[in-house]
Amino acid sequence: MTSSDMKRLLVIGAVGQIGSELTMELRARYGNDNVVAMGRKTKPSESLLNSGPFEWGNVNDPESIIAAIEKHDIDTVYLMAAILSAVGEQKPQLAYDVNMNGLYNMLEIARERELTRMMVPSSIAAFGPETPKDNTPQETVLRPTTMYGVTKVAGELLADYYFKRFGVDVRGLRYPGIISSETLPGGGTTDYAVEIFYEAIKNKRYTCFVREDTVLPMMYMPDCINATIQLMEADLGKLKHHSDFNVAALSFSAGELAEEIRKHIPGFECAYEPDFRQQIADSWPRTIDDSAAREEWGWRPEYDLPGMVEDMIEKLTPRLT
Ligand code: VAH
Repeated sequence: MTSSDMKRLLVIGAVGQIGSELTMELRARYGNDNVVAMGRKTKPSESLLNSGPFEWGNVNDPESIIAAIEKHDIDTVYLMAAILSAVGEQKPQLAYDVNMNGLYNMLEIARERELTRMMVPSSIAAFGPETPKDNTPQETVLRPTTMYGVTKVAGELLADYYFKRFGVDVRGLRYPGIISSETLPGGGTTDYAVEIFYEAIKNKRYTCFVREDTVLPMMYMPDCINATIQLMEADLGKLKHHSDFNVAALSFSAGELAEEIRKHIPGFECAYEPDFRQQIADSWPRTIDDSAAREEWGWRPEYDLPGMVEDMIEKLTPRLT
């Protein structure tokens, strides 16, 4: 099947950090009425509601997904709903239920209804303390120490099983921390890299919950959206990997981010008071080898640290001052 077989799309988790901007971009590319947004309980934005179809539903209620698929004649699903790393450590059973049982429900629906394609996000959280921290390879040790990471490794394996055993065309990316200006992230360890902009613009000071020298792989939202859609539109025949592509764009320390922000907001003060999320961050890599994504579907990031910081500050300042 080619990308032209993706005609009627459903974004589950469309009110979340990635889902909200992904839905708007998919509507711009595929037509507003061809992209159905699905939320579980958070009130969607006016722009999301007014730009195309919206349904309530959730991955732990398969009937709600099936109803939306039948009502809108869906052939492609982006499964963006997840409990992230920090909330996942506070509520591990909820993280397992949403990330694993929800994924299983969605894979079974894709199998039974022979959907064209399905996107299932993975994360650098699939890596653990034994994983090489620099230029982390595509094939490497996956022994995460968070429930979120466990669900991401298991999710990659389950999705690849459904591809090999049942021919479900399911694809996924190991997202790094995503930085965005439109929707606040929900409960991740990399959330500091978004919060810091709001506090710097509003108060010229921020207390960061990881150490100044903590380096993590990150990506600006426009690159995240492009990578997601580019992978889904890639020629299946060229893919050697399916649900677990490493993708990289930026890696920087909390201190380097604060320093770059200070170039735009002189006098910005950043304090560092690590909390439980430091241990999660310390279990993840610093930089990622994404050569497989570059070779198999032409991945190329566009934003570097100065470009991302400038764009974030340009977008957020008018709203916060
Ligand atoms: C988190 N933003 O912090 C997510 C992401 C790589 C991190 O998966 O949990």
